[in-house]
Formats: sequence, structure tokens, C-alpha cells
Amino acid sequence: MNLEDIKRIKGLLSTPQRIAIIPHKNPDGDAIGSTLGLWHYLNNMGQNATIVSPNDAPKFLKWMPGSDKILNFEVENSQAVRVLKEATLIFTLDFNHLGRVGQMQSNLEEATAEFIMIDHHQEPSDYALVTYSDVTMSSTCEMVYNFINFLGDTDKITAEMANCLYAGIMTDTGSFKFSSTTSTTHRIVADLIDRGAKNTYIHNVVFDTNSPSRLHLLGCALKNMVILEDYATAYITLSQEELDTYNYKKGDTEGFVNYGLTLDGIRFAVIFIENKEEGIIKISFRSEGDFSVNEFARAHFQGGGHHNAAGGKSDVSLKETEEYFVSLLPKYKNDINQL
Ligand SMILES: [Mn+2]
Repeated sequence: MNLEDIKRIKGLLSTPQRIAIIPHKNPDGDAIGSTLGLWHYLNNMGQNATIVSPNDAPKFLKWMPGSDKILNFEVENSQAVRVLKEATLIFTLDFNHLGRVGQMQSNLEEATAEFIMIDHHQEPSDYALVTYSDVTMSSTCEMVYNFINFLGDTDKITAEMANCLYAGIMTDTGSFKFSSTTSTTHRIVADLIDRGAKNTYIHNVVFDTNSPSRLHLLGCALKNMVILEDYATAYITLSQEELDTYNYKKGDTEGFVNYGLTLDGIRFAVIFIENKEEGIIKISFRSEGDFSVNEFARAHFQGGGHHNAAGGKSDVSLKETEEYFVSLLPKYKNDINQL
């Protein structure tokens, strides 16, 4: 953000605004952590802010202070619609394209409010008065910390905010191990702990909440893993039938894709998950090094994301998707293997 943007935002926030804060659909730790962190900050300064989420957040994020105040567009629709209509200022966090909010898209497009985007994904669209976009950032939570810092309010970060922001940085960096984690990230995280983030507690409530059926589903996923050493690639398939067998609940497959990368010599990991209800195969891509899964997902699987972590989908069957994927690999062999 440049000085002009900071001045503009200070000007906007110097008068009472009706503010809506929006995470992307299927919000993750970073989306919920950043929206809640900002929500506490704005309300503490006397603004009237409401978080409107396109759909529900997973259970392992519901410990975050304020999460019970999030409006769910799918469930509390009329209230959510009113908030968006009456808003004078809308913050969109952890996404940069209005297509990422699902059914809520038209409500955002018709809103008369000014938009402020805070996000770290590639290729932001041009819908905001202020676009704070930085793909080098570990997480939107790190950017919300910076945002508050730019406004000269670092000392106004409360323990509640610190816990939310810490959780988002922790989840989006794979517990501080992805290459987007910088020394600055660690300094920010240290400061958040000083301000009251309970780091051990957060790790426990986010990661150590497995159900027996989820661990059994993980066992199934690992058994299904196909390892293609020539392409330094490992991929997992999960059919709807398998998901049903293990009593799949939303969020259960979170992180499964990363197991492929823990194999020695594997640099590209993928998971294909059948979703009969939506008639699609949901796909997650992870890579190590120079190979861009963002470009791969954009080129072949109607998706995108970050350089080393992206998502996509396929409209053909699980089997056909798998075959198509394997057929693409020879073209990328050198890119994947490059160190
Ligand atoms: Mn994020």
C-alpha cells in the first residue's frame, strides 16, 4: 500500500461507516483469521463492521473469538443481503476475484459500497478503490497485521486479534514451513505471541482434533496414492464411495495432499476428490521448487492459486481426470524435476 492509499483509508475510517468484511467461499484458517482480526480492529475503533461469509466455516476454526458473530450467507440470507446492500465500505479478504464468493457474487457486484481488497493471490481483478495485493506475503493475516501497522495502530492489536491472526498465518504457511515464510513473518508471529496469541493452544485446537473416521479416511487416501518416480509426482484419488464409507465431513481431507511431498524425491503432489453432488472432481496441487502449480492449474484444470499451492476442478469422471492428468506429465517432466 502506498502513502496515498493509507491516507485514503484513514480518511474513510475517520467517519462512521457501515462495513462488511468478506472471506472467500469455503473459508480456510487464513480467510477466517484475517476477517475476524480486521473485524475486531474496526469494531474496537467504533466502526460498525459485520463479517458475511458465503458459507459456513469448518468446525476446527470455530474457537476463534467472534466466529459466532459471522453471518452465513447461505443460512442467514436476508440479514446478509441487507448488510451488503447497506454497506458503505466492503473489505474483501484472502481472494481477489468476485467469482470466489459463489452465490454472493451478484450481491457484491450490485453493492454501492467502496471496496478495499487485502489479498496475496496472483492476478488481482480491478474492482477495489484500494487494492492491497502482494503475492510475496505468507498470508492475508500477515497483510492485515501490516495494514493495522500502516495505520499506526499496532499497539491496538488485542489478544483476541492476535489469536485470530496467528491462526491464519500458521495454517497458510503449513506451520511456518512454506517458502513464503520470511524472517518478517516470524517477527510478526513473535509480536502476536507477545500480544496474547496462545500458540500452543492454537496448534492443538486446529490440528489435534481428528475423529477416528478422518484418520481412517487418511489411511484410505494413503493406500490409494500413486507414485510416479520418473515425474517426481505422487497423486491421491478419493471416490465418493470411499468418502461415504468413512463418513466424510467437510474439511476432513484438508492437508491430505501434502503427504505426497513428504516422500523423498517427490516434488509434485496432487489429490483428486470426487464430488457427486456438484458433479465435479475437486483437485489440489502442491509443488516444491520452481514448478508453478498455479500455471498448471490455470492451463489444464480451471483453477489457480499460488506458485506452490493451487486448486482446480474437472468435469469428467475420476478415472478420466486421472488419465488426463497422467497424460500431461511428460510435457512437464523437466519443469517438475528442476531443482
Ligand atoms: Mn491465504
